Amino acid sequence: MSMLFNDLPSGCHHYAGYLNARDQAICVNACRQLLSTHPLMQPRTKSGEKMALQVSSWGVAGWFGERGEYHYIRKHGNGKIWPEIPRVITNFMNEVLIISGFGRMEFETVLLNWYPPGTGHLGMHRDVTEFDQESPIVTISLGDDAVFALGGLEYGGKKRRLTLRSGDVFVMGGESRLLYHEIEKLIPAENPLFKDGGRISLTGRRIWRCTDGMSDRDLR
Ligand code: MD3
Ligand code: FE
Repeated sequence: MSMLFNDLPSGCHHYAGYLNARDQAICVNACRQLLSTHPLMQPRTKSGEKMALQVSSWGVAGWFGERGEYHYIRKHGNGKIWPEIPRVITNFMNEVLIISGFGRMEFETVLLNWYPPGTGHLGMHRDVTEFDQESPIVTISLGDDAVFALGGLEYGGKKRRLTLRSGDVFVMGGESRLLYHEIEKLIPAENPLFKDGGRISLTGRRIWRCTDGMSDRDLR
């Protein structure tokens, strides 16, 4: 009886309520500071529609969707390079990487996704913009609850749903790194972080497979 119906796939770890209210507030303060100099940008899908979320980033590059493709960009649309990733955020992320058995890592970027209250969502996809598709991705959730669906390695298979709540930390590594996943919708939650609701996810990532110069030429 080792297999419970709600077991997560290997490499996938959900730490519900990992960050307390104070730690969550520290994260949101860091986000507000980022957005004061690097405001939210509106990514578009490959077919050109506005995505139902907005983004900014810390680190050596930031994820963006524009002109029919997804890529990592060296600078914000305003021409500024992205700020250094706040140590407090990588410390939280490394704590859960260690607990999950992956060990600490050097994050190259943290993507901030802002999901507007009510309408925010993110369709079924895999995270394949990174050249490094082996290092785990760590996510901190802040604000409203999100209905998260996890699929398989192929599009359109069975999904399992779970709720990501404010303070949850999620690790996606090993055999789970390339699974399809989606944020179906937000559910308003009692939390003091955003007065009109909404949700932020912070995803810590490595982008390059190796540090020995795997090209900058794909970066704008
Ligand atoms: C499963 N973000 O930014 S985080 C994304 O809550 C993204 O903002 C969602 O999907 C969010 O790409 C989900 C949880 C997550 C992150 C990375 C994954 C799930 C993942 C990578 C592989 C499989
Ligand atoms: Fe994703």
